[in-house]
Amino acid sequence: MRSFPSGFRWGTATAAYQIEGAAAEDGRTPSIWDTFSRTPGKVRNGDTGDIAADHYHRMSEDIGLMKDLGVTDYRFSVAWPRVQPTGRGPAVRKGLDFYRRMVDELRAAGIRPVATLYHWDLPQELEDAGGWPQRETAERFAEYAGIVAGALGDGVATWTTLNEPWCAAFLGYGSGVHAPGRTDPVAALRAAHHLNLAHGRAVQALRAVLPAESEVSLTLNLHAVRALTDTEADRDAARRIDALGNRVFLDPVFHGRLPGDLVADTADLTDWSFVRDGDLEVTSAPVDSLGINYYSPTVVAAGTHEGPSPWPGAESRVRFEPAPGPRTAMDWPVDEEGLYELLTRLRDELPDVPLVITENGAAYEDYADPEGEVHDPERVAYLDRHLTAVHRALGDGVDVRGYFLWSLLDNFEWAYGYSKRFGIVHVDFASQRRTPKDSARWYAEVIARGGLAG
Ligand code: PNW
Repeated sequence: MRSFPSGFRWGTATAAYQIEGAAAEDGRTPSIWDTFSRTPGKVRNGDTGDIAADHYHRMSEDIGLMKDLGVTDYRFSVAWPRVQPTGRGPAVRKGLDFYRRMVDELRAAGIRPVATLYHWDLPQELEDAGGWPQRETAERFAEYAGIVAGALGDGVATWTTLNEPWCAAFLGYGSGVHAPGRTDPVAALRAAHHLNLAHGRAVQALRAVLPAESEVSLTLNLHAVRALTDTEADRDAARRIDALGNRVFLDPVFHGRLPGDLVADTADLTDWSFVRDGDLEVTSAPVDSLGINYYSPTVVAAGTHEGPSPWPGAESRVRFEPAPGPRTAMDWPVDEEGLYELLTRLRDELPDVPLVITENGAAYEDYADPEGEVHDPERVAYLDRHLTAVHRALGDGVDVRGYFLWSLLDNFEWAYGYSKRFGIVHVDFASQRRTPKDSARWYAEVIARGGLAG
């Protein structure tokens, strides 16, 4: 038996656009993901989040599933266009009421609500006004954060400002594989800064209304970057990707500075004059913890890669190498060592910041047997390996406070639509029937014993 500390938080995670559906109900307006998914050719099979897992109508049933799992925490996101349809001005009562009911039902089930304010669903009107490359969007986000905190502040335990700003900035405005689908490297860099600014301004807005014991955080998808070889050229490629994937957020948020090497690497593209005096004091408003989403490592070498790229300025410098080993259905390598590397790096770099794994999990095909039981042995193996790495990191002095499994339900997997299943609960998208998989039973046992068997 490998025990985790008492008080360790065991959770599951979801995001609004990926599960809620009800895209035009109770005053909700389109977000950039509605627009993007309805644009032919952007999402596999033309899938949209119009219905998704119909969670908007099945929220109580889904909380029941989590009660059966025995989770201590649930990480969900609030859909901005449900609360503030134009991205400005007064809130829609019915939109806020949905989350109020959710928070109350979670509390009644003994589950701590962990709310993410932005999991990529920018109100379309704000994109039409310029989106994240536009500074004003950061102000709009702070206003929205204050509204939601005012309505839910007494019930939500942990607040996460942003989920994975790297994806929002660089996949949304750089490679264009995520909404809004723009392919402009300078817009992507501007978006990254304005997301940092939005985070900092939201932290200020949250602290102004929340009870003192509330936890305020942000979630980054940090890249476990490895150089293919120890040559200086390969190590320099890794440094570039570390700057563009990790330090572009870590430095402004935790150190109040821009990474100097990133500014130099991108000097041909921009002079960074969109960063104004005082901004880096705002971006570094203190947070209580850092959320990390981890799926697989990134291996790089000196070389080139084709654009449009999510790595502005690195196209002629860096090539991405497939990491060895088994793969998930996303074709992402299974490599828990990357998680261990990230955790120990953060222990050394941010010794005073508690860490929470806010996403980890894998997409695989499920196998239903004649009795209708759903088997997912590869997912169980993936989770066991990654929790083993977390356990090892805890033993090596890393301050990890919790683990949120991605995801509770099969859902809309962004550009892959419904073709990839990350859930520990199977969803039949025709009937909306939920069936817990073997991995759900396995996770319930881990939580009940407070650790891994053997
Ligand atoms: C994260 N990449 O997305 C998100 O937070 C989830 O909403 C998502 O479902 C999950 O991971 C699985 O994909 C990512 O291309 C999407 O590097 C793409 C990337 C990383 C994370």
